[in-house]
Amino acid sequence: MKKIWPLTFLAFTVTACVNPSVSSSSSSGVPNGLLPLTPVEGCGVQTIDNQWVCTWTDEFNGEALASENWNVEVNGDGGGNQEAQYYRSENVTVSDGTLKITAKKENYLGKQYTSGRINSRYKVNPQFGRVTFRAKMPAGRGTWAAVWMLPLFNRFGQWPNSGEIDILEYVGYDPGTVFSATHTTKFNHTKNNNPSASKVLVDPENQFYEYEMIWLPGEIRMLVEGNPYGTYRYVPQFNQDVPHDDVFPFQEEFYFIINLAIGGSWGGVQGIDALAFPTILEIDYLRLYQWDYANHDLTAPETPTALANSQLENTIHWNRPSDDTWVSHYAIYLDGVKYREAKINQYTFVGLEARSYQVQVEAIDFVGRTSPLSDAITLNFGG
Ligand SMILES: [Ca+2]
Repeated sequence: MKKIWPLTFLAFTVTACVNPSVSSSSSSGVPNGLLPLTPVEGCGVQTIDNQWVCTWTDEFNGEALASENWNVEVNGDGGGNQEAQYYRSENVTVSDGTLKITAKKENYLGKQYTSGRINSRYKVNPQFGRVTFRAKMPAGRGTWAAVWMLPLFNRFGQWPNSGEIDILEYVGYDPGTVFSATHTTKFNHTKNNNPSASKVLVDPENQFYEYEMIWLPGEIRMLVEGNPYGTYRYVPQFNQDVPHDDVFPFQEEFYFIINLAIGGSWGGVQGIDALAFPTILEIDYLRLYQWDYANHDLTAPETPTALANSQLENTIHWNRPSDDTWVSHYAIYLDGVKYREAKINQYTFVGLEARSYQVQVEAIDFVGRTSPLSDAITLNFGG
């Protein structure tokens, strides 16, 4: 769901940490002391594939939305997409084990429709992991439902520069097809070039399906009912002209948004069927899993290969090597001495003395095991 975020100034609050905790001791037997994970209480499925552990869940089992997880948005801003709804807290309810966002045809503060939108900003802010949710789509021309993510901190600037991850979007005029997408500086909807994938489902307006995202450094995979249908991957060789964050700014904390928009630049392409209301976006649960690295990351990454100078000035890139889980990040070496770390397989040098350097790269996994150093290349800084 594309959007232009209105400038909001939220007070800093304590951020719930949903990432595995790192201990300074090495009692767990892994180099960086990362501890084994324990499933969070109440999660309907505690582990996936024996290795992904549920570290946070909202099963929507109570009588009201859990305020420790969610902020309820109240506004008629149109979501940055000229949408027709006013978002009200009254349209967000929890009952019989599900979250229900109900869109209604009713006049309210200048809008002809009301609906709901919630977000987990400053409350649930994962960085990587596996997300599952079971959902049933609303029906009717003009509806536009989404479960998506925006960056907690706009580290690379305002939308779309810091990225957007659309795990699920559904527009009522195109029934049966679910979409995923990412948006970034170089690839976004305003340029009509953002990566997206779609999947045709049988009657998702009347049947619940489980939607899923596996979010790793440099790679995001989307699935429905366990079947992959979209992969978004950082390949530096294809984007040598830009910094990595122009095409893959997803190595940061993001928060969830669940909303049901009415009309707007996508949902409203074929108008709004006023007779379709009320209609409901229903979510059974939303769960977050983290790979249990301390128990299941046992060997060091392979050596990074294909280290090369990029078209972008003072910049190098390389291939992400394999690991028995995944590479977490990299260390950059200059003339044999460790210099800086990089979150992804591209790095731009700044502020060096103008001369030639021998550059090497080392891959580091989530438990701190390091690969051998790559072959060296020559970087001519400033020249
Ligand atoms: Ca490993």
